[in-house]
Amino acid sequence: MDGWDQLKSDWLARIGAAADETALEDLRVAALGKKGEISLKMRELGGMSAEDRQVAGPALNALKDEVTTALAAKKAALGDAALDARLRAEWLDVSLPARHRRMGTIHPVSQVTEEVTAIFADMGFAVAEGPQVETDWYNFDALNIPGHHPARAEMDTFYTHRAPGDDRPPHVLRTHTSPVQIRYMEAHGAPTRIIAPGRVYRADYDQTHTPMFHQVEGLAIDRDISMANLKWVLESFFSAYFGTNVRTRFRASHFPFTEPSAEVDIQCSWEGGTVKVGEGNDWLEVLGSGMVHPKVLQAAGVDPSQWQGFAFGMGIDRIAMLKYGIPDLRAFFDSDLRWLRHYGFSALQVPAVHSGV
Ligand code: 2U9
Repeated sequence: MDGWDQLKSDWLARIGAAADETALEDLRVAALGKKGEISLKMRELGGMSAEDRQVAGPALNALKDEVTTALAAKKAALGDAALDARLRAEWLDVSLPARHRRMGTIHPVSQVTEEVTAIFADMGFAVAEGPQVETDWYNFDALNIPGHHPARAEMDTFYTHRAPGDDRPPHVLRTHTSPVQIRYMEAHGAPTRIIAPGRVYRADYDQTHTPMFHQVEGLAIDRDISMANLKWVLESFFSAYFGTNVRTRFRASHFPFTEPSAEVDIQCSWEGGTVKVGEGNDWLEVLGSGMVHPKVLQAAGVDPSQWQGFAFGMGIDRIAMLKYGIPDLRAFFDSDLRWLRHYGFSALQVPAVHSGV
């Protein structure tokens, strides 16, 4: 092996043995850098005799080419090996099951409000909403409950505070959703068909009463609406809501805002201490209703000589307890996670008419 071959095999061996890209770069500089061995030899060519240069020149050029090629090949090989190592180390099993996350539930009041809304929407009722803090005019006077009327006291009203010296009547937390219907008639006139679901407030607390609860009221005003329409709407509603044919019983009653008025019972049975709706010979009171009092229409700007209609009101919490067998009203508003997980609904259980969910 002559000197050139020796030099070549030395460099190729060192390049072949380079462990990583840094070592390889060091070798490149040591061979071909400004002060690299091969570069220095190139520079020596100038001082050689013409004969020697004729031998050394091509040999050096060939050496330089081969070292350059070997460096490039080794660089590519090291790069491939590094990528392989990364691919082996950084892998991800995309088929692993996701980490379990507990989901919240839909509160029975929200679920039942949606169910009720879907059923009445199917009968052509729109949803109306209004403020929860009301003037006493909308909450009482417009509904034919004047200042001296005993119903004002019976409703255990929450009053807001007025500044000392401000003699205007205080606002109230609405005791029913009826003001929503007054506002709706004022804004849209007749005919109208709406339900008004929402929170209402009465200062009362025991096993069957909470200071905040939920009502849904309905109102249908047209030229010749009658109690017969009311009865059909309510029976259709209860049958769709409970998923079975439900008979209703109307008992004469009295409310300031309706005349005539009726309390409505639904057919049920009591067996083994549990109530079943739509069967048996017992009755359960669930609703108040009647034909809207002419004075109430008048207060809302609707001419009672041209228009008439029915109204009704029921407790959403109460019909939720009945349908889903929830025993204690107070637990509705305790925010107890165990209760919510037990009685709550999946967000995917979207209520539909006649779904019976
Ligand atoms: C307007 C005119 C009349 C709504 C009515 C009742 C009878 C009624 C109770 C049922 C159970 C309230 O939640 S509860 O305690 N409601 O008895 N509600 S008639 O009458 C109206 C509403 C609006 C403009």
